[in-house]
Amino acid sequence: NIVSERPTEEMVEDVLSVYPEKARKLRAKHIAIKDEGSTCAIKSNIKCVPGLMTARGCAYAGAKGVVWGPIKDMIHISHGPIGCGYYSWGARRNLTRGVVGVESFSPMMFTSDFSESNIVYGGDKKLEKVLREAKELFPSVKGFSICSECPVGLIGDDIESVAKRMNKELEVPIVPVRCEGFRGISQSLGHHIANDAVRDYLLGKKERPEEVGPYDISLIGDYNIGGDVWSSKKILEEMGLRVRNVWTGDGTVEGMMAAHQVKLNLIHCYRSMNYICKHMEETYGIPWLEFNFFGPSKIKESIRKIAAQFDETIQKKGEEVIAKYEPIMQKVIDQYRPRLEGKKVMLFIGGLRPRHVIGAYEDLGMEVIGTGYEFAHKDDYDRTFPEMQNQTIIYDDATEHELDQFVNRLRPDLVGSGVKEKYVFQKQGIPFRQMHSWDYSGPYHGFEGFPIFARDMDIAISSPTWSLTKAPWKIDKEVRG
Ligand code: CFN
Repeated sequence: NIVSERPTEEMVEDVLSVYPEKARKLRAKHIAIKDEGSTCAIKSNIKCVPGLMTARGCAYAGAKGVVWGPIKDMIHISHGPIGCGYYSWGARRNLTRGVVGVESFSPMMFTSDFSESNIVYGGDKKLEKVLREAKELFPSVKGFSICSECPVGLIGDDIESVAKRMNKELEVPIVPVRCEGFRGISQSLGHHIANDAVRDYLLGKKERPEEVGPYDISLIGDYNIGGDVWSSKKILEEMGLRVRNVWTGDGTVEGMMAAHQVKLNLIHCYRSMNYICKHMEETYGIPWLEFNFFGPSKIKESIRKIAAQFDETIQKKGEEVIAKYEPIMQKVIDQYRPRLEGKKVMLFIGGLRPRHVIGAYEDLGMEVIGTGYEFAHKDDYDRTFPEMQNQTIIYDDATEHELDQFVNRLRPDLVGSGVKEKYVFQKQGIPFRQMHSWDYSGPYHGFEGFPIFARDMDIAISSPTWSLTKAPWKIDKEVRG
C-alpha cells in the first residue's frame, strides 16, 4: 500500500486498483491531483457507479431538507411514507427564532404517513385531510409546501390540483414540490426543483408598500446552520445594508414573495441557489454577487467586493467594519495559530463548503491537502482549483473506499466531513469535525463564527483522546470479553 506525505498519481491508481476494470476507469475521471501545469478537468454531476458506496443524498433531501425546510412560518409536509420525514427531522440544524408551533414550524415534522392503501388507491384525499388538519391545529401558519417522496411520483398522484383546491379553501399559499427522491442523481436536482417552485409559487406574488431603498439586499444561500445567518447579517447591517430577506435560513413566506424588491442579491451558497439568482437577474434585472464569510481573510475580501457595488457611504462603513474586527480576529489567530500551524486537513462535504472553508483554515496556518464534493458541478470545480495549493488531491463523489484509503494513506491531522464519515475516522484515531452540522456547534460564518471555528478545530486536533483509543478491530478479543 502506497502511503505518502503528498497525494500522487500512483497512490490514486493503487486505491482504485481494487475495482473491476470498468469501475476503475469510470472513477479515475473523478479524481485529480492539482499540481504545476495540471488541468482542472474532473468529471462531476453524473450518476454514481452501481455497487460503489456513495455519500450522496436525493432530490427530496435537496428540496425539503435544504431549500424549503428552513422557511419557518410554513409547514412543510413530507408527502409519502414516514421514513423520509422522520430521518430528515432536525438533523440539519437550520435554526429559527420565534415561538415553535406559532411563528416557527421548522423544528417540527409533518408527514402524510403513506400506508399500503395510499399506494394502491392514491394519496390525494389523505393529503387534503393533512392540510386541513394542520391549518386547524396551527391557524397561524402562513403557507404549506408539499414535498413529494418517491412513491407519490411512482403512482402518479396529482398533488398540483390538490394544492390548487386547498389554496382556495385555506387561503394560504400551498406549493407542490415535485422532489421525488428518484429524480436526478443527487440532492443537487432537488435544489433546482425547489428553486423553480419558489419562482412559480412565491416570488413576486407580493409587493411591499414602501419604495425599494438603495441599500436593500437579499442574503441568498445561507440556511442558518448553527446560527450562520444571524452572524452574516450582522456584518451586512453594520456595513449599512438593509437585509430584506434571507433565502432561506430563518426565512419567511412574505420575505420570499417580496424578494424581487431589492437592489442586489448576495449569494453565499452558489450551488443550491444560483438558479433563482439567474432568474431574478433575467426577469427583474437584479444583479447578484458571490461572497464568502468563512474566516477573516475571505470576509475582508468579500466586504470590499460587496461595498464596491454601492456608494462611498457603504464603502466607508465597510472599511470601518474591517478595521473594527481586525484586532479581534488577530487575537483569535494569535491564540490558535501556534497550536494549529502546519496541520493538514482533508475535507469531503456537499456542494459549497469544500472550497469556501479553505481560507478559514489557512488563516489558522493549516493546509487543506485534499477536498471534494458529494454533488458539485463543473462550475464549482472551476472555482475550487484556484483555491487549492499544488500537490493536493480533489475528489468528486468519493466512495467510502476511496475516502477511507486517501485519508489513511495521507494521514491528515484533521478530517472534516459528515456524520456518515465521522465515526469511521474517529474509531481509527483520526481527529474529525462534522462540517455539515458544525458538529452541534456554530455559527462558523462571519466574525462571530471564526473564534468558534478556530476553537472547535483546536479541540478536535489537540484532544489527547486519539492516542488513547484503539480501533475496535485491533483490541484483543480476550480484553473485549
Ligand atoms: S447547509 Fe449547504 S452550503 S446548501 Fe448544500 S451545498 Fe448540503 S446540507 Mo450538508 S452542509 Fe453542505 Fe453546502 Fe450549500 Fe449543507 S456543503 S451538503 S445541500 N450544504
